[in-house]
Amino acid sequence: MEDDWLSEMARDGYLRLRAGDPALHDMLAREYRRQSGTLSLVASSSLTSASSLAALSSVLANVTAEGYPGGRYHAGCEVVDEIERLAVERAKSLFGADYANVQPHSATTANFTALSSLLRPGDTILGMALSEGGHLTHGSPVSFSGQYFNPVTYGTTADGLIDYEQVSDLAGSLRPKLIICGATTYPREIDFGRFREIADAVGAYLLADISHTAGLVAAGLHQSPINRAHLTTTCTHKQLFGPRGGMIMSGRDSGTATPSGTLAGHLNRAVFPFSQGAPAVNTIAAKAAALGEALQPAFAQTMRLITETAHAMAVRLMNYGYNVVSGGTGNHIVLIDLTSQEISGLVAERALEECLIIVNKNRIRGDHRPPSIASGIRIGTNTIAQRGMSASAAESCADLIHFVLSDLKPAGDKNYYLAASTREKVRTRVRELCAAHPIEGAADL
Ligand code: DSN
Repeated sequence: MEDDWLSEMARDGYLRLRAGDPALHDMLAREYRRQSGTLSLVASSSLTSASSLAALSSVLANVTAEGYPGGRYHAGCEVVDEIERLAVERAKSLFGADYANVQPHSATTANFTALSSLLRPGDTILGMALSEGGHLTHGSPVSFSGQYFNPVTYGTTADGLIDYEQVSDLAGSLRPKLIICGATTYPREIDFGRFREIADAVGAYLLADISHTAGLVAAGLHQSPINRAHLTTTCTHKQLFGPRGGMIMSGRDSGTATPSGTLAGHLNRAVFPFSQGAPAVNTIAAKAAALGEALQPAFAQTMRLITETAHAMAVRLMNYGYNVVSGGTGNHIVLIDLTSQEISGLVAERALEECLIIVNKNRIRGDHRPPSIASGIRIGTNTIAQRGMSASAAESCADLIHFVLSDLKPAGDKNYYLAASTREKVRTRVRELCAAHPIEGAADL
């Protein structure tokens, strides 16, 4: 059967790798064991679905297919045309969009495509500051977004919520051509409707980057930007459980006139040929696989579990006395300000990793420490929910985090002492939790 042949081909690849390149094979195996045996609480991480992984490593990687279905610059695209159309239809169906482009190699390239095609160099953009929870591509000085354009940034109020008054004031006084909403470290729901009112008042495009919350949006657990923003970008690997890649979507504004036709037509040309060449067809197939799974009821259940586990963890940590930014969470993120514990984010990250708990250091509002040290940690529950952990398991994770953080003795911002007995106790408990909630579908790794 053809299916068997496909499986055999994948298996043959692993066997060849093992025989012909044992060093690399060993690295893959070690990474699988690392992931299996640790609690990944990195908010931008998740488990790529096994179907997506299969599509990624398929013969589709052999195909060159510049252009779009029905209009390629290469022959031999009959099947990949079907695959790309399927991915587009599934994206539109999942998000209720009128337009979807599944070719962007990442959300960063999707944002690059949008900004560089809709704006002129030097135009003003308004986005959330990286230090307040925004993304590099939303106007950071180290990214194209802050160097080719004139970036103005907004932040949060003292209670950790987006300062919509500030957004409105900055928009009114500086008249940006484009406003970006969406964040990498924001634990609450974003009011895309309010952003659109602000954008409309100054005649700006509104771009919503939902890379972190795409799954919650798809499941109806977060307000959708599709018919509120002019265009929406997302990556496909964080909360859609697909391959590392990006997408651009639009709803009722897809027919809006731009200097080069409708917004949808403009965006298609902006992806190819303006900013990308041939798409990664295997990645598009992997997106189709993930989007297909996201349309199933089980996906919404996982999304509910993501929010329940995040909520449980936030409450537990607050009960231990931690300063959880915004007083909790409304999505998958729990952001902890460790200032009063006098532990830097870096020390917390390292000590937790030593105990097999993986988080990332994160700056908090007004942080005096650099990003490489930071004063907080960001926790996300995508992966533990995918592994089937319940709210009570999430409370156990919070207990372990507290056990480590309350036991360690910081020695400055970079060093610390942690008793070996503490480390061993936590490691044992983490291994038990991981064994009870194995990573499914990746056993061949
Ligand atoms: N944007 C970074 C993060 O949120 O961790 C990487 O995806």
